[in-house]
Amino acid sequence: MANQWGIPKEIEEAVLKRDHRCVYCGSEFGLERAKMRSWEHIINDISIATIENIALCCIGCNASKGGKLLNEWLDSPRAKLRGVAENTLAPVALTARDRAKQIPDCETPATGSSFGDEIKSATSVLSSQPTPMLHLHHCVSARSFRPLWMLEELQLPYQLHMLPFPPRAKARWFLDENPLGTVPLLVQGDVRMTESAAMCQYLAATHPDAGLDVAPTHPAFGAYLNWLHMSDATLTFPQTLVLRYGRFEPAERKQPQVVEDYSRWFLARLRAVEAALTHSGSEHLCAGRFTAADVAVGYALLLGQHLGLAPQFGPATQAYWQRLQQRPAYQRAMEVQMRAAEVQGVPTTPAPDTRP
Ligand SMILES: N[C@@H](CCC(=O)N[C@@H](CS)C(=O)NCC(=O)O)C(=O)O
Repeated sequence: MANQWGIPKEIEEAVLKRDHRCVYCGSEFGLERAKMRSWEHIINDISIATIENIALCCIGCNASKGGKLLNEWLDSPRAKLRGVAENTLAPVALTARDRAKQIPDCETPATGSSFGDEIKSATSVLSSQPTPMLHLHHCVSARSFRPLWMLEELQLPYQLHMLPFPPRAKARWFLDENPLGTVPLLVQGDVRMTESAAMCQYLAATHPDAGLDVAPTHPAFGAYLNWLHMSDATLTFPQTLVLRYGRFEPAERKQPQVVEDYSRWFLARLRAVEAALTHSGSEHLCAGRFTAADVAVGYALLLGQHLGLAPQFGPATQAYWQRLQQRPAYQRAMEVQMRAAEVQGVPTTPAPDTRP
């Protein structure tokens, strides 16, 4: 059983016993906000939930260190301003500093040291290079809503490029950007992605401190990946046939039998969600907390609602869907896409409600 930061119970208990003062500045915890105790990943990687990497520090030090590497922060004026120095570090922080020092170049970890490997993987994610801006190409309430919702959950800066639906026909220039003609397209520097569920995983994994990711070391990692993949391959796939042959095709090509069969197919596959929620008694699909998998599967429920299938969701799924819609980030994503569509002169009709 892990806490909300993915820290296993036994590690949490051991750290609570070990750290009675801030592991960085050495001050006693207090009631004043800056002095309150907070959970800290010494290497800012939520997937490293080891006794060497989890510690308690005061909120003041936590905020000052932010996303910085430990050594980078310790050498910075911000740490000095707080009076943090080698002689104020608790042994766990000193060990982490010493180990990082043994690795002059982040690309060459100490051989045979699993901690060194962890440092390497964490530092390669948290390079000190400026992070390129995220650009999301999106149609109102299309699958690109998945990464949009994630961006709002993570409260990241991004630029939203609205497109009329379908872009393949109504914004042909977009084919130069994405030869598939589909949304989403997510661009960040050299990274270009066209799969919505993979984007959810990418954004969660590159911002591990937000707790929307599930680490490979976590017992729920397999379930997490399964939900992410299922969200599109198993749940959205039959929905697209319902959309195409019930809505998007001209009258002479509509196929009511396909609509009926694949609506039933979708509802049958959705039983996996109903069963998981019912049996686990959890409010979320996996890991006992809200993750990127809930965003990915949540979009299939939004699409199901557009298809008029929500009344046929099972009771646990209905309640889950209500909860997801209450999330401030979900609501912000809804508002943002409408406002952006208006400002950028793109129809506000949700893509699934488009007619020929
Ligand atoms: N598997 C992809 C599918 C992307 C996709 O087909 N997007 C639809 C919108 S939901 C699209 O752009 N359709 C326009 C078209 O096919 O021309 C994903 O999950 O992102």
